Amino acid sequence: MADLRSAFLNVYSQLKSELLQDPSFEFTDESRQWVDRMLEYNVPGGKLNRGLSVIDSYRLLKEGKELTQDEIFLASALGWCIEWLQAYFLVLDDIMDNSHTRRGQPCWYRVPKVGLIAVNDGVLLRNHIGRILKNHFRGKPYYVDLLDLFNEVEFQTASGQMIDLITTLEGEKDLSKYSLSKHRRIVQYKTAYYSFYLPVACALVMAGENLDNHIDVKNILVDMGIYFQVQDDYLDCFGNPETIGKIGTDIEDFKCSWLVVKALEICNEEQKKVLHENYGLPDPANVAKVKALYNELNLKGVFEEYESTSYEKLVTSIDAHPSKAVQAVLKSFLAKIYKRQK
Ligand code: GPP
Ligand code: MG
Ligand code: MG
Ligand code: MG
Repeated sequence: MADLRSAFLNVYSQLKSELLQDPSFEFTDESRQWVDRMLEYNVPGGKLNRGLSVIDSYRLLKEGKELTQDEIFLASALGWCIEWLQAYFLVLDDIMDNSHTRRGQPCWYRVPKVGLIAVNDGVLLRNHIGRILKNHFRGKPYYVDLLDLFNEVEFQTASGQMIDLITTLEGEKDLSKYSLSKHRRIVQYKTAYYSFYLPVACALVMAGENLDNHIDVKNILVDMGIYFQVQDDYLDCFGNPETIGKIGTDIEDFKCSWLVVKALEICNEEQKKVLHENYGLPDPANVAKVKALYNELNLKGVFEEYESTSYEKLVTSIDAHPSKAVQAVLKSFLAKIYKRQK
């Protein structure tokens, strides 16, 4: 496992140096150093689950056939494209969510002298994906399919992010518009496609498969992604910031989080009043009242119940899939996130 990770990180170094030598741009030392530092800060420091999953999935789809060096490199490069996509989303998401820390360090836009240059860095990160694909996949028969896949998934994510953001608009702070179906819609788009469907879809495309024939796989991965974002919402409030590497802001930001939706579902009138009066305010005293209410409502227990039910449901749908190889891909994914603490 440590080997896989370090081989994967070697591919990162190669991709980075190619980008720093991009013949379409005349780098100065200063600009090259900026990009180098920006990439080091934002791209390789996460759990790398999404990226590594492309290689895992591809291997499982090949059903035990030894992968060639070339196949390992290409699957890794696609994995890194997803990590680049993730870096791009996170750099911008942290600005939009007014977040403080990410992966155990200040958010990129909070680094001195970075500020809103981070917006352009996000755009650059996004453009690097196209450069990597062009450098390594242009001659492949599935090149257009890859481009189309990344475009579609980015569109879905930005659309989900839009709903996430416009529900919190100042002046329209109205908890009564929050429901489980609204939550589902937000997280399906903002998280599930890029985090779960995309890695497997990349592996399928590389294995020569037509994605139109894998709608059932997509549906299961979307459900898994929804479960993953419910965990993210839970950890935002109940996780240990040291472990998750970020400090939660969902309560302050008036987010349509799974926790607030559940709280609204089970609270009495008096408790609802507490929520209405304290949710979405920046003062730590208001946040503390919301957290106290979550504890009173035993949302930890409600979440644990949700976690095991979702797990059972996912296993059942995976077991119903006709292909053992696909089942193995999906199960390895699920095992990585079940009861995660970070
Ligand atoms: C996660 O939401 C969603 C994203 C990172 C997608 C962002 C999409 C863009 C187009 C910028 P989150 O805010 O709950 O994540 P976190 O808790 O990690 O901040
Ligand atoms: Mg965020
Ligand atoms: Mg967000
Ligand atoms: Mg979150």
